[in-house]
Amino acid sequence: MFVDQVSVYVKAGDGGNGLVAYRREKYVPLGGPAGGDGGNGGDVVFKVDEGLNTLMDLRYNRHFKAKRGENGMSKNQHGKNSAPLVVSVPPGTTVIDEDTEQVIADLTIHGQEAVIAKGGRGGRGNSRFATPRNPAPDFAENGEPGEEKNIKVELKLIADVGLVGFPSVGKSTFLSVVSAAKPKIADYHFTTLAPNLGVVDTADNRSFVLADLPGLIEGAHAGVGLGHQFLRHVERTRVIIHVIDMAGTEGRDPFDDYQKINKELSEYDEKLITRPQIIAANKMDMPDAEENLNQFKEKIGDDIPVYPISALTKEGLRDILFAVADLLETIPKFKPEVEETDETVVYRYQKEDKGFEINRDDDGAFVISGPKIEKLFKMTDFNRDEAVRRFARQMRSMGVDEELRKRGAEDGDTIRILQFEFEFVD
Ligand SMILES: Nc1nc2c(ncn2[C@@H]2O[C@H](COP(=O)(O)OP(=O)(O)OP(=O)(O)O)[C@@H](O)[C@H]2O)c(=O)[nH]1
Ligand SMILES: [Mg+2]
Repeated sequence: MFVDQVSVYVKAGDGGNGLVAYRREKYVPLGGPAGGDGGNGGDVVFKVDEGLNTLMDLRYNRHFKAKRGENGMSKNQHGKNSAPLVVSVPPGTTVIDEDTEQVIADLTIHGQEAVIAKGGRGGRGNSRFATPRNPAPDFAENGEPGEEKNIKVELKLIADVGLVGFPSVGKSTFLSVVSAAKPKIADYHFTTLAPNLGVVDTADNRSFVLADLPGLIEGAHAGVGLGHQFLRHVERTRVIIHVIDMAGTEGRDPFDDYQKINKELSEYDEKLITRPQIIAANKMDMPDAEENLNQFKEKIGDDIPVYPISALTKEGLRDILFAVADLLETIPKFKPEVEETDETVVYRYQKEDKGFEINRDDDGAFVISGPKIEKLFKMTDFNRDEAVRRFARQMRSMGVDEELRKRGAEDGDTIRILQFEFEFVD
């Protein structure tokens, strides 16, 4: 399998902070709370664009951060939610969480979207905390932090076009001059042992995936040479570029070569011979090539297009690539082999979140950590006593106090959460 892979960091927007405010109206000396909620932070969303066929764009930009939500405003006005950050990816993209190795999304169909990192909820303003016992609360909630993740983005490349021909006719050389691929090139047979893929960009900005396949020889369909296993790959391509050594370098006859390869294809699978072919008459820079080409054209007739090229001097490449791109446009893409995602339920293993963990630092301090407690911490505005008292209550209800006591914490011991320190009071 040919996999294009990129590691990317995504961070969804934090929620905006809730506001502490009070109504100020004429003749109402002590108005009620009126601090609005913060807006939600933007999600990071991946969306399938069938016009793309590589992960090139992600390679150039490996950090994706969505905007945070707006803070809450007075008169109970909500801060604005932030729009999601939408990243376009090609069909066939898989997103994997780098830390947990879990598949987050399998994106196959044009327009399909997946939230890769969820934006934080906006913090609640003080009016939301009003109760009969505390009608004018003096605290609000900070926004929830947006999710952040290191992800691995993978794309299984499927070749649109396959290079087929005898060994040493110049298939790998061709791939190397029309794409960034760097296949091994040498003048002995079976230089190429496994397919190489490259992405071809034509001069008029179209692109397709081209596979350089190991050379075929007579009997390939029956397992002679390396052919058999690679004919499978030919099956999956939509267009075949049939490469012929027009110089007859090894004393072979180009037309004879052409017929033999076609015979191998049809003997492997009859359908292969109906696959559209474009003939690359290669090595036209060599002395006898012109003469051979004329004879070849006479034998083959006008029905099948023949493009004289030289992979070595790069002559004729532009025209053959246009012809391939034109032909591809007339042939529908194969349906992706992946099953339709809207019917597939992805079961994920979720680590049980016990909310917090307690460890001792070298200096004896108790360190409390864990996603849930850290999130509550970040959503607390420590400039306000009431907010701090609320946080203390939340810790107690999670069982933090009890656990600390069990671990031997006593009055005056130092407790640490993230960058914050306080004393244990029993
Ligand atoms: N003169 C000339 N030589 C070429 C041309 N294209 C390829 N060659 C030479 O032909 C030889 C074989 O080229 P490759 O690209 O390795 O051939 P291949 O078809 O990939 O061969 P296998 O991988 O063994 O099937 C090398 O020595 C190339 O330099 C061309 O257009 N003109
Ligand atoms: Mg090769």
